Amino acid sequence: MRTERFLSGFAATVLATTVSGAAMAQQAGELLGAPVNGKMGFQPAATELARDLQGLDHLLLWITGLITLFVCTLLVWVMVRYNRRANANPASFTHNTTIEIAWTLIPILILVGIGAFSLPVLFKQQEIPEGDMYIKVTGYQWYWGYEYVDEGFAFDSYKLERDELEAAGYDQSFYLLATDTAVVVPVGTTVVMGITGADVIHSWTIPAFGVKQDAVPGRVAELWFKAEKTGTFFGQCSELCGKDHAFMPITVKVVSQEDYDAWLAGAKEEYASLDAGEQLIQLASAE
Ligand SMILES: [Cu+2]
Repeated sequence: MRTERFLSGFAATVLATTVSGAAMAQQAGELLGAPVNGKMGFQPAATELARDLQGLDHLLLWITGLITLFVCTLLVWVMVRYNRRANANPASFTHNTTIEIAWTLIPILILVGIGAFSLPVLFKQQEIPEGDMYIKVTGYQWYWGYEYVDEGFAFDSYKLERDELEAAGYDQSFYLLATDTAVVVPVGTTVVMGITGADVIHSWTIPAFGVKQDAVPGRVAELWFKAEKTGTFFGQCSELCGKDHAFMPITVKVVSQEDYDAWLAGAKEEYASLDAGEQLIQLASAE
């Protein structure tokens, strides 16, 4: 299976250099969804899902920050005001009903409030819409396979070696992010992905899209995204899957509809070798 895929990939590469440069033409676009040295926080959101996630994260950061500040202030106040020197005769009461009701009710209200913001974000991710296109993603030890189900072709995606990066339009910082082939999707299109694993559990993610899904052998789990801007986005396998877990990155190129159509035409030719057997049969039956 793997050899077959490798051979078809090899044939595709040879074909690609001769038949079509369409796939290479999609190389451009801003390299948006990638980690930046010395930066903190999220990559800029490229989907509504990612924007929602990041908004929720910021909201939670404010809530937990304010609670931490409140608790620290109380601690300091008690240490200063009620230490043995400042308060020689401590009060001896053991109950205060008002305070007990308050410290039960207020946390409940805070948690309900957090839930009111967090559940809609979760449901939006998990309720898979009717997609404009469907891509099946399979995690292998240690690379990703993509099948454009509606178009009837598939290809594998391997990381680019250091000495292959420049030729593909990346600098060295994209080592372990850039791949030889990429998932190409049109901008503003609802893409549904079926994610599965062929051997062990992997996990497919593009942080800038706010999506991550375990690829579990024997199951197909779905995720969806609708990229709002063109560019190239990166992710990495996010479930420890063996010795080369760190070496199976993910590249997604979001392009205009025209660029996508051009890529699609090229890709159908490029990956046609997958159907070579089928074509031979058709040829034979036509004669
Ligand atoms: Cu992995």
